[in-house]
Amino acid sequence: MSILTDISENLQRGKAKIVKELVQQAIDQGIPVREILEDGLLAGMSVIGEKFKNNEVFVPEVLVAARAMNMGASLLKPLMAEAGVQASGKVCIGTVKGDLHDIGKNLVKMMMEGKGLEVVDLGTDVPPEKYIETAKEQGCQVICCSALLTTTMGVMEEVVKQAETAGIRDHVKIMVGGAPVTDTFCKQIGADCYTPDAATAADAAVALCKGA
Ligand code: B1M
Repeated sequence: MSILTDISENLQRGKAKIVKELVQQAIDQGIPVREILEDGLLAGMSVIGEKFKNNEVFVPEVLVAARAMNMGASLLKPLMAEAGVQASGKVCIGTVKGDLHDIGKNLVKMMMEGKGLEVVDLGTDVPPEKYIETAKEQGCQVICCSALLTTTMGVMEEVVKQAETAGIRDHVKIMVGGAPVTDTFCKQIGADCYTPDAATAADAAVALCKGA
C-alpha cells in the first residue's frame, strides 16, 4: 500500500496521531505537498463526506476524521505557500446572531476545509454586518450562514439585504443551512443556495467558488 493510501485510510478511521506521523514521513520522502494533500488527506475526507451523505457514517466519525485531517494539514500548511498550492476558494461561515448552536456549523466548516477551501470561521452569534465586513475585507467568494432556531433564521434575510446595500451582492454568493432552513426559505429571502447537510454544503461551496 502506498503511503498516500495509508494516510487516506487512517484518516477515514480517525487515527489522527498515525495520520500526522504518515504525513511527516511523506514529507521526509520528498512527496510533493500537493500530492500528500490531494491523494492522501483530501481523498480520505472525500470518502468520509460521501459516506456521511449516504448515512453510512455519522457525526462522531466525521468529527474524528476531520480532527485527523486537521492534524495532517497542520504539517502541510507552512509548506503549501512555498509549493504554490492554492486553496480552491475562500468562504466565511458563522451561526447567525442570537444563535449559539455550532456543532453543525463546525461540521460544515470541516467538510469545506476537507474540500480544500479556505474557511474564515466567525463563530456563533454573528451579526449580519460581521459577515459583510469579513467578505469585503478578506475577499470571501461565499458567505455561509447557519441557524438552528426558527427564531434566528430570519437573520439570514438581513444578511442578504445588507450584502445588497454594501454593493457586494453581485460577486459574493450567500449559502444558508441548518435544521429549520429549507430551500423554499432560501429562495424567499433571495439567498443563492440551500443544502441540507455538511457534505453537500462543501460540494456546493466549491461549485460556487468556481463560479458554477
Ligand atoms: Co438547542 N435547540 N437550544 N441546544 N438543540 C434545538 C435546535 C431544538 C430543535 C431542540 C428541540 O426543542 N427539539 C430547539 C429549536 C426549536 C426551534 O427553534 N424550532 C432548540 C432550542 C429551543 C434551544 C434553546 C432555545 C433552549 C433553551 O435555552 N430554552 C437554546 C438556544 C440557545 C441559543 O442558541 N441562543 C438551546 C441551546 C442548546 C445547547 C447550548 C444546549 C446545545 C448547543 C451546543 C452547541 O451547538 N455547541 C443545543 C443542542 C445540542 C441542540 C440539539 C439537541 C442538537 C443540535 C445539533 O447539534 N445537531 C437540537 C435538537 C436536534 O436537532 N435534535 C437543538 C447535530 C448537528 C450536526 O446538526 O446543527 O442540524 P445540525 O447541522 C447539520 C445540518 O443542519 C446542516 O449540516 C449539519 C451536518 O449535516 N447545516 C448546514 C448546518 N448548518 C449549515 C449551513 C449550511 C449548510 C448546511 O450552509 C451554510
